[in-house]
Amino acid sequence: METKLWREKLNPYELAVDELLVKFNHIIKEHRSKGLYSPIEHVSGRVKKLSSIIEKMQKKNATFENIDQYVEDIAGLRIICQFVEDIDRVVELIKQRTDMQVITEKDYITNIKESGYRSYHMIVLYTVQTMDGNKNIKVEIQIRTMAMDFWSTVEHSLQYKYKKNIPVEIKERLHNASDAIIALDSEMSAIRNEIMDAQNEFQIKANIVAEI
Ligand code: 0O2
Repeated sequence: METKLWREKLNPYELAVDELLVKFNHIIKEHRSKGLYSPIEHVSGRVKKLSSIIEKMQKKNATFENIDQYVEDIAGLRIICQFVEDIDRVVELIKQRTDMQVITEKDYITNIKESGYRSYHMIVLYTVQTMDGNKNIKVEIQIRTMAMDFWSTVEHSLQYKYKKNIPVEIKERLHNASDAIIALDSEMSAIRNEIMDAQNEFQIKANIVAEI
């Protein structure tokens, strides 16, 4: 398949990721400028690497033409929260938006994956306007806490290192680490209000200094 065709195919996905990053970053900014706690700590996004797209396309027996149907994470956003409770707030916030439509949800926080992976996944449809008209783009949004993200990043690197065959003893340690993350998230939740108050105060002071 010609690189030019792939580039054309992936352009609207890039636009979707860029636009959504602006929008979610604006949500953070709006909260902070009002001196309010933001349920989103930070957000990142990417268009999947072409080699990974092709790999997944082959795994799912998809074709260049119907790839959008089978590979749902070509465009991906990752929303990181400080506390588990913030994840529900972000999910609600996404559901209430009129510029994206939720098509599927996977709750790997209640239903932890066999690997120990925890995260909340949503596939949303988002419309971008291109020279060839409007295009509905599927975007995978992964929502998780900073602690879950730490675990996931480390486990992902190990999967890469061991080509998805992580040795049993390391798998066991990852399970222990996953349990420790659950305990950490739960301890942090218990002191959430204290932390939120401290951060609001800090933000208000920072806003005053910025205004002077
Ligand atoms: P990458 O390299 O992160 O993009 P799918 O294959 O996506 O159509 P599936 O397997 O049902 O269908 O999707 P799922 O389980 O929702 O997983 C999608 C993505 O979640 C993965 O994308 C990972 O990013 C992440 N994920 C799922 N399970 C794990 C896990 O055990 N460990 C880690 N670290 N991440 C996980 P990719 O394309 O597999 O990988």
